[in-house]
Amino acid sequence: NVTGTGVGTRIRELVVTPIAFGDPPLLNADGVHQPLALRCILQLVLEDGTVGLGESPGGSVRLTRLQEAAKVVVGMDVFDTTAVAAAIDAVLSPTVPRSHDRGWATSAIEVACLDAQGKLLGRPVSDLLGGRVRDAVPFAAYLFYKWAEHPALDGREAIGDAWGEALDPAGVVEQARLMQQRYGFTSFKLKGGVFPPDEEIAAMNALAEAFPGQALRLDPNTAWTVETSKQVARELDGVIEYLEDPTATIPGMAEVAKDAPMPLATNMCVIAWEHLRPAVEQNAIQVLLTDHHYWGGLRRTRELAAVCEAFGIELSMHSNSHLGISLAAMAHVGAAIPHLAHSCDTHYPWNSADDVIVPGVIEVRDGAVKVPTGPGLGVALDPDALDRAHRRYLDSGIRDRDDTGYMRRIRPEFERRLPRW
Ligand code: GKR
Ligand code: MG
Repeated sequence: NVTGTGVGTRIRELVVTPIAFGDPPLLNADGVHQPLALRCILQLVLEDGTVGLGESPGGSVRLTRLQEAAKVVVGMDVFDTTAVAAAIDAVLSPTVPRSHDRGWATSAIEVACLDAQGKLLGRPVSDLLGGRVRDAVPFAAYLFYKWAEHPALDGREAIGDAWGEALDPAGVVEQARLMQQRYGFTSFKLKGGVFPPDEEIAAMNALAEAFPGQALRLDPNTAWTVETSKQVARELDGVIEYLEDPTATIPGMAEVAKDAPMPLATNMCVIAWEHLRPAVEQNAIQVLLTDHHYWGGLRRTRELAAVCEAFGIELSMHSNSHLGISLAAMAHVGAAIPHLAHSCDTHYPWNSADDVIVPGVIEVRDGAVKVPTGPGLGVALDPDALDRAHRRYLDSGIRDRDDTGYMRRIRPEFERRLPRW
C-alpha cells in the first residue's frame, strides 16, 4: 500500500451477484434479445463497512472472472485503484490473453472503488474525475426494430410490453415519438442491420421528416460490405450526423471513410488501446463510442477522451442492456469529459422497470440524465430488488446472452451472416 493510511479503507470483501432482468424482443444483426438480460452487481465492502457499487456486463465467463478477481482485491486499499487494476490484470492474464477481455473486470471494480472513495470523502464520483463540466449528460433515444411481444415458447406465455411493434419506417417513427414523449429525447439512434439497407434508409428518411433538425444516426453492427456501406453513406448524406459500424475491421472502415460524406463511428473495431494507433493512421473513424465498462473504468475513459482529443476524434458513448448503477457511472464520466460531442447511447428505457437501485435519483428526463450530486455514484441498492433479480437469474437457467440461438428457436431459418448485404 503506497497511499493513505489504509485505516478502514481496505477492501474486506467483493460480493458479485449475477442478476437477470426483463428485456423486450429487440432485433439486431445477430438475432433478437432474449426475454431476460444478464448483468453482475458488485458490492465492494470496506473494513469500515462502506460499500462501493459496480455493475458489469453478465454471462458465465465474466462471472467466473469477476469471482477470481474478487479474491485478489481483498486487503487492498480502495484508493490504490492502479494497484487494484494491476492485481486483477495479473490474476486473469494466464487464462485471458487479450487485454481487452480483462479490461471489463478492472472497469467494474474501479467503479465500485470510486463509489466507495466518494462515499468516504462525501464527494460525487464526477469530482474524483476532475469535476463536472455539465450538470446533465445528453442521451439519445435508442430505437430498435422490434416485435410486439416475445412469442409463447416452451410452455411460457407470450410477453408483451408498452412499446408495441416496430418493423417498418412508420413503426420506427412511432417508437421515436413514444421515446420523445416519455423521456424528452431530441436525438435518435436506430439499430440497423435487420432489414435490407433500402428499408433502413427509408426509416432514417422518415425519422428526418418527423424530427426535422434533430440528430440521427444508424448502426447496422457491421452487417454491410464496404461497397454497400459506401452506397448507404451517399444516400444518407445530410440525413444522419454519423454512421456507426457499417462494416467490419479498421481497414474496412477506412475504405468507407474515404468516400462517406459523414463521420464514421465505432464501438466495434476500436475497442482496446492497441486499436487506436492503426485507426488513427488509417483515418478509419471520426467518432469513438467510449464505454467505461470495457476501457478500464471511468478514469481510463477520461484518459481515452484526452487521446481522442489529441487526434481530432469526437466522442460519443456506447451502451448495452443495463440498469441504474451503470447509468449513474455513465453520467458521472459523461459529465467530466469536456469534449463530448454527441449525445450518449443508453438502453435504460428498455430495462429500467427492473432496476435494482432505489428509484428517484437517476432518470432520463428532457433527453438527459442529471448527474447525481450525492456521495459516490449517488445511487443506493434496493436489497429486495437485487434479491428478486438474483432469484430470477437462478430460476431462469439462462447463463449467457444468445441473440442468434433465441432467434433460431423462433425462426429456424435465421442465419447469422456478417456482412449480410
Ligand atoms: O443491444 O442489440 C443490442 C446492441 O446491438 C448492442 O449489443 C450493441 O453493443 O448497442 C450496441 C452497439 O451500439 O453496437
Ligand atoms: Mg454500435
